[in-house]
Amino acid sequence: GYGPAFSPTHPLALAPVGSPPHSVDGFVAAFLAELNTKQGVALSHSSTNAQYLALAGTVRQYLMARWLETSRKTHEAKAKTVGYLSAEYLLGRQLGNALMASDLNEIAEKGLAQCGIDLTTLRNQEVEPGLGNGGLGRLAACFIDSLATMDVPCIGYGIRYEYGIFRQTFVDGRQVEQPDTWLALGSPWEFPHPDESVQVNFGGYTEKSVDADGREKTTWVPSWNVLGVPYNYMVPGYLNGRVNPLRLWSAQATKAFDLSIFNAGDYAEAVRAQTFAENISKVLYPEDSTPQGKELRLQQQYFFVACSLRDFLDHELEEGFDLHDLPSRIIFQLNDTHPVIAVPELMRILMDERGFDWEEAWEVTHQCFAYTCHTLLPEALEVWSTDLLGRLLPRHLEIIYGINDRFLAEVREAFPGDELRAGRMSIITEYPERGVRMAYLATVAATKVNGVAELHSQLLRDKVLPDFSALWPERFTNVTNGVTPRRFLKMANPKLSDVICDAIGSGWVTDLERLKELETYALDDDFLAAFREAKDWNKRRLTTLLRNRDGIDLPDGHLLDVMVKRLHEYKRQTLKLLHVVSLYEQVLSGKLAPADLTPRTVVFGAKAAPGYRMAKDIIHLINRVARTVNADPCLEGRLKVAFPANYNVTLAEKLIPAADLSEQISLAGMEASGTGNMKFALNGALTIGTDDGANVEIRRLVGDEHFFLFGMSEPEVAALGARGYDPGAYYQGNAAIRAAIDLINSGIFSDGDRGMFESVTMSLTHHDRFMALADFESYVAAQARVEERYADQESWTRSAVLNVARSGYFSSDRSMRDYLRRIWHTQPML
Ligand code: AZC
Repeated sequence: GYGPAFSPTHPLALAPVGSPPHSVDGFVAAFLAELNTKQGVALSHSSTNAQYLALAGTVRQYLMARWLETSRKTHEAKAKTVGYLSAEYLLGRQLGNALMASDLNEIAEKGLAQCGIDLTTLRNQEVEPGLGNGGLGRLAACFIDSLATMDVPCIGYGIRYEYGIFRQTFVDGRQVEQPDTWLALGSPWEFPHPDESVQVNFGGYTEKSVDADGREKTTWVPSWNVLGVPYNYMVPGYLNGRVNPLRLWSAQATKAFDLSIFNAGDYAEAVRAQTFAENISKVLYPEDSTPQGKELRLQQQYFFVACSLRDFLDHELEEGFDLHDLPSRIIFQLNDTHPVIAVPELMRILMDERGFDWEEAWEVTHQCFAYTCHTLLPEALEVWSTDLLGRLLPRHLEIIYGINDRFLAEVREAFPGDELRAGRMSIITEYPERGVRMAYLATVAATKVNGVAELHSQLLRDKVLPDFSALWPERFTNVTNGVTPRRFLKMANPKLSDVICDAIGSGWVTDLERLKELETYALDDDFLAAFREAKDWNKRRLTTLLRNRDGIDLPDGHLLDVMVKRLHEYKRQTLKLLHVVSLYEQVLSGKLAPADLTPRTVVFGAKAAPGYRMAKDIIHLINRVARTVNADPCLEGRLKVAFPANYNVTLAEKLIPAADLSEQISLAGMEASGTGNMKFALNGALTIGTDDGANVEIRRLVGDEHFFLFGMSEPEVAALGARGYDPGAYYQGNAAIRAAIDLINSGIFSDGDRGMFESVTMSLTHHDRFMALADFESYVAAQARVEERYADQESWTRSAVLNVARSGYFSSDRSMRDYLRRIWHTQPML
């Protein structure tokens, strides 16, 4: 069945042959051997980094035999595999997860202590692989964790960026980006396999010929190529012995350098080709949801997808496998449109290399792909100019035209005479230039198309792809996102995990719905006390971290109000900020006595895309407001704003467990799902949120009394938009809004410079594309309800417990079961 695969007595859960013994002594011996023979240092002279690398190497030894065994078992069973194609994997640190999955925490801690080493110090040595921007990349990481834990064969395919998401620093409150040199101190979790490199072609032209049987044949004559070198990462299941591969591709020049040019003395020119090729996997594009249509990005997309298809066909299938049966062995899940060029690539391989005719090739291709859309923002939908595509991938563009011709014929047959419809649905758009709409190509090709939360999937059908859902209603489905309970509860919140285990045992780690059993404990005073003690411990841990990491002091006993996510106007960090500024303004103007404020610390964490001006201005404003508010003695002990730089998975793991209040305040209809919202609820924060994305489902499950809903619903937003939204009217009509915006414009946050934040305030009062002003009053009223509830600590804690108890649905294990049933039609191996 589809049940979770947890089984501590699973034969592979025991130490397999080839692993060091599962004991402190065995561990120490393996660790010291790693340190001496791999790092080449004696314990007495070893640096923290050498110790960390040796520890990682040791843990790897434990996983190694399971990894080999998993691969053998999967090949032998000829099991159907999930090929997860994603340009991003926001993995977070590997060490803690690997220790947890192989049940080595205690052994490692004791063993290292014998060597005089503190495990926590080594954990903190790791630089997280930040190979993603935000939700989409983190979701991919949660999904591959769940598949391994559920014993489902999966290969994650992606790009080994040499530089991941930039490191954010603040200089005078402004974001300044630093390169993410995550590989600099060594990369102990990867296995490069240059022997399995794949050649990827680009450019050139196509040639038509007729073969001996009179069939037309197309040959692509490319003009340049690069090598894709695979790097394997281990994705361990939780205590079940499975270790799936994550295969990330790195670009290398086919020729290291041109010896004749080198010999002639032009060194720079001799390595030019190499530099050019290696640029492909050099850096992650830091735009979240706003593709720029850059040539290098298209190169990245085709590069990793071409490597991955080639890899699967050549290395995962037996010799002589009949590719007509390919759908019985693989389903490629397209994580948004970034990998959609895989569709014409598979068509090309089947037709041009394996002699399939169009219909045969299309039948197989259609069955092999499914597509997940992660957005509703029109500017996030990728469109590649045919000019660029034709130059880089001429054969693929031809195939795309072929797909479109046949598709439009189908549309005309289903809706005779409806030329407007055919025009609307065409994969090729003519404006603003001729381009390929990748979301349309994905929808035409895929067996299933899904959104990532119920509301999102409905809006996807009704607003983004209505013509397609009219043509193929059965193609559309929903799978609500989820998060891994291993990383985001057991590992990130060990204190709460212990409290939960003491009450209901440990089965929840792989069967999160069992948290339901906590409901009865919501009335148990001892449990509530233990729960609150865990929250306090998490706050102390965060206090220590932020003091050391950022020099930020968190006051004791504050309501911890947290908004962490990418900086985007639709997410409305400005709404949260206006609330803060409004409170401050009321104190300054004597409308509110500081003593009447609920002591509160507002924490922001957010990176802005480097080219997104408004987002960067908002970051600057948040930092300036923080500086002023935190320095004003009249708010001392009452209101504080903290904005630690460089929010990432590692910081999230400390921040989320400490939070009291989770801010999920996007304009309804804009946030596809959100996954941070799930992590907060699961860790016992209450949500203040709009009826958007997965918030809808969170509220339905935890119950209205335990969730602070505010703002317009999606239909109300649509209606207001249709009537014509005038933010100026809210500015004029609402004294609190006016006072807050005027305070910003007064220069109080900008050393008297009244123009410094004009871009932000003008945008709010004149455009306010995401209607922050329209929802302000409702938001403030909801915050008042928050404060009222927080004053009754017992009632608050009870709600927090019920949030935990009722969040089991948001496990990514459940998401995976939904994908298995509704989309992939495959099962755990067990
Ligand atoms: C994000 C969505 O914005 C977020 O709501 C969702 O939870 C997440 O995907 C996972 O599904 N989208 C992106 O990060 N990027 C794009 C291109 O949509």
